[in-house]
Amino acid sequence: MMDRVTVLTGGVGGAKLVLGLCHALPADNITAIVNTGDDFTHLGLAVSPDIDTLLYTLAGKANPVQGWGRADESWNFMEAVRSLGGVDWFALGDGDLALHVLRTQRLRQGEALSAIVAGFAASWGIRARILPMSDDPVATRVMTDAGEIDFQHYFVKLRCAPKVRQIRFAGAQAARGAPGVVEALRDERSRAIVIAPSNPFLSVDPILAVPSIRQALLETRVPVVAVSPVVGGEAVKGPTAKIMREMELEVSACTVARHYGELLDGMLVDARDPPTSLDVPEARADTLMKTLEDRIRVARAALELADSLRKVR
Ligand code: FO1
Repeated sequence: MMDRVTVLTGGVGGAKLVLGLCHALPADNITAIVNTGDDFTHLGLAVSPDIDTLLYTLAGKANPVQGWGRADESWNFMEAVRSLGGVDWFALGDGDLALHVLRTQRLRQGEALSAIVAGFAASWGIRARILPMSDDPVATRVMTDAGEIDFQHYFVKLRCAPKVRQIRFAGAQAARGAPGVVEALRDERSRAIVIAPSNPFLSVDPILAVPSIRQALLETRVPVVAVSPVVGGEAVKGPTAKIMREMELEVSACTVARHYGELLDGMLVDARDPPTSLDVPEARADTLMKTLEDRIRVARAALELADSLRKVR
């Protein structure tokens, strides 16, 4: 077994864990498979928020307060857009704009998203592999009591207010894993596959909706462990708990483990949580990630859980 680890991630919480893994192990050993269901075209530009959040986080450029976008950002572009009556509910910082402009240009030239992202990561000296879940278009669509809306309208424009009935991933059925994705999941030399504490319904499910990815996870002999995104009956960040309540699900690690079902081998549960009776082996740790040390601690706890499962497999 080699110290290779593959992590499924989306959003801010997922990026924190990937950073922890990149410090717990040599970063070259980490492959991140990133949600692209949040992607959309805005002001004519191709925006890939979860890819960009991870690029910023691993390059040390992330805005520590907002979670998304860059640190030390300026907003001249948005001020000019507003002065011209342009759409301004989705804020594109001046530095952030470079990613969207260059990605749009290279996509138009026919380059695959995965190749573009690898180029950005190399430019910023990021040694972990960052793979979009697919180079094919997948769009998260949120069915609410106000009708069906696209992800960014739900998440940003409407601030997650509408009641969620169901979530679907347009294009997922026809989407193929990006180059290297299925191979990484099937690589039996790997130490672990980790599902980051991202929103299971909005950030992880789009990844699992890509048929070849779900199939690889069901068939892989590599231990698959998830870090619970729920701490003490609440979500650490974002609408996870709200969506669970709207879907009449108990807000607990148990619900998340059951949601991942048969592809899950174990779950890292927060030490604060009440006693649980998960269907899979669990380990306990302080899973709140405020500092870099926290991120490394949670990464190590997830790997130790995977190691313990390997022995019994
Ligand atoms: N989230 C917001 O709540 N407001 C924004 O104006 C906003 C702009 C934005 C620009 C680029 C980018 O990569 C992410 C951005 N996000 C913004 C976050 C985005 O909604 C992501 O989808 C979330 O991080 C969830 O993954």
